[in-house]
Amino acid sequence: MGKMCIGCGVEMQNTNSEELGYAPNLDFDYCARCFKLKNYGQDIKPDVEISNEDIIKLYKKNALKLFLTDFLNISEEVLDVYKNLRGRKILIISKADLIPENIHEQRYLSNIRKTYDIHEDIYLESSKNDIHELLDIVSQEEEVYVCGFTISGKSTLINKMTGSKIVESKHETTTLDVIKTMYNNTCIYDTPGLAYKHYYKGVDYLRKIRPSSRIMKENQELVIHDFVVKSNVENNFVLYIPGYLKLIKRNSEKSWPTRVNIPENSDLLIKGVGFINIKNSCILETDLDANLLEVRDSLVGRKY
Ligand SMILES: Nc1nc2c(ncn2[C@@H]2O[C@H](COP(=O)(O)OP(=O)(O)OP(=O)(O)O)[C@@H](O)[C@H]2O)c(=O)[nH]1
Ligand SMILES: [Mg+2]
Repeated sequence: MGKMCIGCGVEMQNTNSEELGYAPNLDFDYCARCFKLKNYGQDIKPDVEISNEDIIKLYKKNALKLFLTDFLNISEEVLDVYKNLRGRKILIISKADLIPENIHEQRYLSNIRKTYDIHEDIYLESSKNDIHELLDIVSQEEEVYVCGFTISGKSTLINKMTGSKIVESKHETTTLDVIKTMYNNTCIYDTPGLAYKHYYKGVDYLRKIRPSSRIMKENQELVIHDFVVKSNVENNFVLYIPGYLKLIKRNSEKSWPTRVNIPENSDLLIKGVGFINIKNSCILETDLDANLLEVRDSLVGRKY
């Protein structure tokens, strides 16, 4: 095998600028795509499709797996993959710096365990903060695989752990192959991110989430960014979404095509955007596709 790009893990080549791994000069550390992604934030979609099944096959069964998902992307789809992983594994809620201050950590973790039927410990980690606890765990292993869906922060966490220079980006599908790094005597492997089946694309979130409340009257709807949600009864919405998304409350007699049954004190997850804690039981209407939605017992607004 030839030289690997240290940014995405693909084999480098200098013969075809249209193909993956191209670099004008093989002395470079990064392929042209990674160079542009890293230096100019340019999002160049790689011309590869790796299925989630094939990505999961890359994780070595006997190695410890760190499975990352961030606060806004905890969902049944994500945690089903985690639960089906064989061998030793740790669930990490990544980008913990995004979690609002009002959230009671232990209650929150206990709610995740109950709602999604998780039996193991769950760790909260941020690549912006101290990660010595994680490094202590990793040190006791020969090999560790860092796994999870795309944009969950795998490469960023590995760079923090090992000082490697893997490309980090807010765009999906950045890492394209397994990348080996070392922390003392432990091999830590980065892996390509798994793809979501349904995901509202284009919303990014790099700052702490600040929940915002909206009291909704029966004949009012809330425009969030470019979609609408509406409760059929007077309600209280607490939104856990990136702060830059536009919010407009307005009167409306309209109805919207997707109708969801919301039990009292539930979270309505909008995949790729965040979630709304809805206080009163209602029928919620929206113009979003039902596949983008998940309703669960609230992770943040309930006692344990
Ligand atoms: N606030 C915050 N942002 C983070 C953290 N870790 C990663 N990010 C951001 O999340 C985005 C995705 O990070 P990556 O490390 O590239 O994600 P990945 O899981 O490797 O993505 P793929 O390679 O596509 O699977 C980047 O914009 C990072 O800056 C964190 O701890 N806190
Ligand atoms: Mg990556």
